[in-house]
Amino acid sequence: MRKIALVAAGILVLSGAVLPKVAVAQSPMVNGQVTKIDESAGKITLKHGPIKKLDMNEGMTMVFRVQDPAMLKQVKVGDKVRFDADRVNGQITVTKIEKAN
Ligand SMILES: [Cu+2]
Repeated sequence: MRKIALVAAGILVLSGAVLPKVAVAQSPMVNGQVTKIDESAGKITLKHGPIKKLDMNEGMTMVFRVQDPAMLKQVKVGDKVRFDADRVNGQITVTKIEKAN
C-alpha cells in the first residue's frame, strides 16, 4: 500500500514538473503576410513583425524554409497569417503557420 502511494506521489511530481516546461516552450505566434510561395523549393516569403528569439528586432520581408511542404497548401499569397519560426539545421524555418482572421 505504501509503495503504491509513493508511486502515485511520484507521478504527480513528474507531471507537475513537466507541464510548466511545455507551457514555457510554446512561443507566441508572429503576425505576417504571405507575399510569395515556392512549392518546388519548399519556401515561403513572409512580411513579418519582429521575432526577438531569431534576433529580428524589426519587421521585414524574407524567405523562410517550411518544415513541412504541406504547410504551403494551407495558405496563399496575400493571406494574413500567424506563424512560428525557428532555426532548424541552421536554416530559419517556419514550424507552424495558420491563417489569421
Ligand atoms: Cu525576418
